[in-house]
Amino acid sequence: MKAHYGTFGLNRGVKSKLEAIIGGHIIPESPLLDPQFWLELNTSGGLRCDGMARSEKAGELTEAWKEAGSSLRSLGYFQIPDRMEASLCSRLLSAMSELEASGYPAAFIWMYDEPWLYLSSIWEGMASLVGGEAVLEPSVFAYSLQQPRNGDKKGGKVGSNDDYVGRNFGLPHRDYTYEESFHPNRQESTLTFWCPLTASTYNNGCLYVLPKEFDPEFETSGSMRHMRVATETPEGTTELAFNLPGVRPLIVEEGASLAWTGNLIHWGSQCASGHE
Ligand SMILES: O=C(O)CCC(=O)C(=O)O
Ligand SMILES: [Fe+2]
Repeated sequence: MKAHYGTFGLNRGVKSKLEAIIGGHIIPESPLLDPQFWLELNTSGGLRCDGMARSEKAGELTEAWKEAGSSLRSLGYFQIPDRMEASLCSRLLSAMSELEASGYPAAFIWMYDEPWLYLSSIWEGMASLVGGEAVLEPSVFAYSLQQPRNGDKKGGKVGSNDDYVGRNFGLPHRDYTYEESFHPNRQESTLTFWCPLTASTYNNGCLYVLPKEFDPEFETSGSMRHMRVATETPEGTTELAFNLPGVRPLIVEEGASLAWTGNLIHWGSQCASGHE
């Protein structure tokens, strides 16, 4: 059995280093600030850490991005036209396991250049869909999903301090309200972007969404029901307050990123045993 501290399974040494940084105690000679430290952690050697991530030059948006825009407007989600290469997905996966083996959460994959380079390659397209100057919202993260522990069959939890099983978002939710997701002129203003590093299928757990046309509460920011789309009861059941028959599973290959309006109802399904 592995020692487990808090939601992300941090070991104590790593936790105290990170807490010091959060507390503003940044020690200039800390190894965490040295690219060499991260390069050495990446023993499989597929990644760079030299701050080379740069935005691509603005160019004409391809037809595929225009189609993505139509899908976003009619359904509330779309598949990103530029897929992350499979070889990069696997280099990132190796690096994430190496980070975890050294006690760092998988989210530290953002210390390397490649995730930023991919993000910058889709930036122009994404920015064209939100109107005005685009900014990166600070909730950038990376998850390395685990099989549920033995005997624990429940789905993930959102907004809870408990460890969430399998580290997925099993409970249907909106990331933001309608007001936070749209400009007053009804153009999209906040998008969630999600890049699966492994293929996501019916069996290993894929994303489920409620397309906006099936969602009568899509715009009702002020109503109680807007953000309470699923509630866990003390009896261990889940009360759903949305239109279940409208739901669609999104099956995608590795690197085939998805994006959705901040207020689209979505969740991740559980991985079946024997799959990963
Ligand atoms: O990966 C999942 O299970 C869902 C992710 C999610 O809800 C999110 O990124 O907002
Ligand atoms: Fe979400």
